[in-house]
Amino acid sequence: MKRIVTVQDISCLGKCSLTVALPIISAMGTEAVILPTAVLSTHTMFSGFTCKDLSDQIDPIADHWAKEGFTFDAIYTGYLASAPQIGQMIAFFERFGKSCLKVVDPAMGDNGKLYPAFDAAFAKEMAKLCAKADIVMPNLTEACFMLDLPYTEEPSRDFVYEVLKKMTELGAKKALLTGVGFEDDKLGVVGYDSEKNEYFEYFNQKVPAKYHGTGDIFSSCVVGGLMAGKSLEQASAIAADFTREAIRLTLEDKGEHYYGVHFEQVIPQLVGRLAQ
Ligand code: PXL
Repeated sequence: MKRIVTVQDISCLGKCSLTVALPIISAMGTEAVILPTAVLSTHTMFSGFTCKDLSDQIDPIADHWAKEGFTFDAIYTGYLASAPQIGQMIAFFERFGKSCLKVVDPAMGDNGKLYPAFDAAFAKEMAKLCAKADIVMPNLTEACFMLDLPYTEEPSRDFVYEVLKKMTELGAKKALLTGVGFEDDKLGVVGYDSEKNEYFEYFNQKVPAKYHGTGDIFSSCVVGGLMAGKSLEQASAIAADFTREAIRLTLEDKGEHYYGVHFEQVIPQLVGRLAQ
């Protein structure tokens, strides 16, 4: 069985980060080891959230794992709680990532803004972690902050291609830009493989709603798909369909905006699709 380690926070309530990565990756047939970056009462879109930064646990946990000789098929990082954790992750990559896939979702913003805990300097640091990854999966907001490019709600295909190319010029071999579309009623993902110099894209009919945690659901599903032997292009399509279906189901349930999406109900479908 494949084993990955995912490095993100635990938001106790408000489905995102580890509370979605763990069930999704497990359901997709891969062991998901976790390295929590922080424990929060909720994700940071609720006001008054508590946050216990776990930076001081990261190195002792890694030391123990190294002593035991544990290895991983992939390292997948998501929401990091503070800038020093970025340096800790670069060291973690050097220690455990020499011969495994390194995937970075630089979870730090959306809709043209960074999340409350972050600033432009954090985004610049995050670009250094992206440089060490094999695959990076930012949304347009995150990519623009890392690359110092102006964010736009309606990017052209040329701009998306430029952003993807620049993301790989930081150092990653492949980049996926999530949550983009070139037509009003379509939403999906555009990818770039710098070794082949090839772009690919996958779009769905847009569901007219935005929910929290959908980026984490998408990324977890991509990682699960890759570990199940799918190509990045196939895994992106599976993840896009899964995320869209979870959003669609949530839309039927009014007033659920901040609580995350009903991804649980789509897991049987996801497992069936993987077997195809
Ligand atoms: O879904 C990204 C995410 C993860 N973790 C925490 C967050 C957010 C987005 O706001 O607040 C704590």
